[in-house]
Amino acid sequence: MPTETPAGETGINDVVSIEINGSVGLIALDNPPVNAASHAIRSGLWQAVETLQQTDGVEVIALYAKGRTFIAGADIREFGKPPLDPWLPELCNFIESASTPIVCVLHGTTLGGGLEVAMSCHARVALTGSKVGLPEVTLGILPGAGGTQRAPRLAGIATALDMITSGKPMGADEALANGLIDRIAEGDPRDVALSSAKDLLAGDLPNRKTGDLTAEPDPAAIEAMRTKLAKSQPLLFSPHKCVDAVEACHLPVRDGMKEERRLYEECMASPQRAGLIHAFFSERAVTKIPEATATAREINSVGVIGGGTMGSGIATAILLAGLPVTLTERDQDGLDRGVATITRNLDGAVKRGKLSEAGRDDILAAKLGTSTDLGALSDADLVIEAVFEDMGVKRDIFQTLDKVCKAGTVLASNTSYLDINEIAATTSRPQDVIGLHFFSPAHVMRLLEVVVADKTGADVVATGFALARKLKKIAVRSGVCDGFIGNRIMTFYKKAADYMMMDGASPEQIDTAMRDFGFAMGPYQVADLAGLDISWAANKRRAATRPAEERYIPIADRLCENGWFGRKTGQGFYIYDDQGSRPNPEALAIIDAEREKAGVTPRSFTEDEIVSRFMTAMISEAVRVLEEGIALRPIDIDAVFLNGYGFPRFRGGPLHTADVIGAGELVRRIEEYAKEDAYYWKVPALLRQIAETGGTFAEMNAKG
Ligand code: T1G
Repeated sequence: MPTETPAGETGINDVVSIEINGSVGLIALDNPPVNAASHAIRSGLWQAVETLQQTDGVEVIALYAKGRTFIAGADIREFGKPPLDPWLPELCNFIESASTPIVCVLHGTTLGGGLEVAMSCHARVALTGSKVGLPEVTLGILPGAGGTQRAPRLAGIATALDMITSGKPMGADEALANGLIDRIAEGDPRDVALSSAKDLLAGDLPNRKTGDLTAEPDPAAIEAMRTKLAKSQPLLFSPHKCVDAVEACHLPVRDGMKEERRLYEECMASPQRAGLIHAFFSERAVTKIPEATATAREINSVGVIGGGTMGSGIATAILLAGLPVTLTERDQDGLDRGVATITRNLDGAVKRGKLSEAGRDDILAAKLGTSTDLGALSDADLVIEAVFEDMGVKRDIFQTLDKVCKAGTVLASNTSYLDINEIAATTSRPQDVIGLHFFSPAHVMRLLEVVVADKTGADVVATGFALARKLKKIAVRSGVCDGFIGNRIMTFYKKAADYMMMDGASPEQIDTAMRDFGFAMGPYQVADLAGLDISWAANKRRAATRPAEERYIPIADRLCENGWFGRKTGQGFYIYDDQGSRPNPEALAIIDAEREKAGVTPRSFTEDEIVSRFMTAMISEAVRVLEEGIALRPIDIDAVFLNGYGFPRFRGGPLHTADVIGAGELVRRIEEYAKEDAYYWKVPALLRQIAETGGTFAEMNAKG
């Protein structure tokens, strides 16, 4: 039975309450943080509608939500658990068939099951600035509560196809124009709910069952979407099922709902759904760090040292987030180059619709300062050093910063592998020193590795994470080691690829196999893009300390000795010209020559073996990074690879993939490969322990 709550509301349960106001029955949802359609919301909403439609004098019902948004979707945390009645589709059908008309007020981001609930109401009013969408496809599923049947009936098949297969939200204006909503209003959700209810009674708002509408057939739109998805999403499962579900809207609505449910269950059973939901949660899990309770320092001005690709990219990212930046370089030429790169980056943001022309002009006129003197950074709240990777140069810079910067300035290095502890030790304030490792292009890539040195203050770590949030990046906490999390693991698995290249697989075969696995690019395409000279420099740096037992493959060095650095020189493992890119025959000749020199008789590799070796190498080093405490949890390593290395999102990341393969199988593979090279292929103790106990990395994540 309802429980009494203040202000005239009667609590149906902890998250749903009702209120009688004249002939209007109000239903309020209050399930922070995003009013997810949890079991309590579903059962409470069902009971609220039932109660109000049986209440004498109530002629119309108005549904709204408290907090920052109307229902933002089904409760993803319930996925994978036995579903509890009432299911969302049944609730939507119950709302649609209610004997009392229901108007729904949308605010914030009404997504997924939230929009499906709204579409089952008899009228919809959205607050100004609110958004609606059906993002289920981004989670590997499809709208499973009638969305694929009701959206076409309200907005037409073409619009429904676009919004359901892209998962992209739309603004209230667009939703009004295409018929998803009936009105846009200003004000507080409860006030708008009251006024809309009265307007519905007065006939000023439509009162119709969406299921009674028919969607105009549009076979051309269906065909066009199938053709588009065959090209753009050949590997993903659910987008194609979305089209099948929308196509069923020509059936009577109950039959269409049955077809939608069948297709939804197929998607829920797909491993891609598990991977995509893991990816969704990974971006939130990584914010749970030991320093999360520390108070971040306020950052109102930033200095960036170095106007090269990284420095300019970092400066662009910070400028786009609305913070002023002072860029420093050794001389005016360097500054001019840096400003030119930043201008080009901002022009790109204008072209992509991320920035207005006026916004760009304002940034260049008022937000970007330059200087050739580090003293100009004396008052900066944060300074990010992004000069070339030489410890001597970095030490000099940090010693100067230690002298010129005010107390409390956060001193960060963007180094991609050098020791932050060593950098911190050159200052009198190691607690203020941190690594902020951006990924190129820094104003586009979402990943930011926040590298915590031994003496880095908790508030400085919290500041790194707060900066990431402001830049809309995904911050992952890393300990200090050569390459931190991502580059260290990449350096290791790249050797596995090189060994296969030396033993008989061509770069193109390896790249193709990894693209078929789902990577946007294979390892040799990535190497050519990044610049072979970068890894060449790293290889030369490591040569002095490279263990004798390590099998070293000098093929990329040979290419660099010819001046072939990849895309930037038009030639690397591939040739790049106005006809596009293609394998470089001279590279293949060098590979043959190096095989002969090493006495290697090339053998063939299947695509499966290439993927197996590549992924097993990646996972084995990821487990070592985990057991050394460089990464906090498996899910942190997954977030690094999903957001910084083009790892296929539907596979959830390296250690989510490890759970799919199974620790026992991984141990078996490593032991098999170790027969060829016991130095490279070693079973990490943690992996063996998981295999022996039948554990999973998911269990490690759950423990936090
Ligand atoms: N279920 C459970 N928890 C959710 C959630 C959801 N749907 N959405 C967000 N959260 C949690 C999130 O984990 C975080 O928790 C907190 O809310 C704030 O989120 C039948 C089956 C709504 C745009 O895909 O896109 O409906 O870490 O940090 O940046 O057809 O959350 O603080 O503990 O992201 O302001 C479809 C997913 C589900 C929307 C807000 N809906 N959510 O972004 O906050 S499937 C979605 C979002 C479905 C039906 C199908 C965003 C947001 P914690 P946040 P934000």
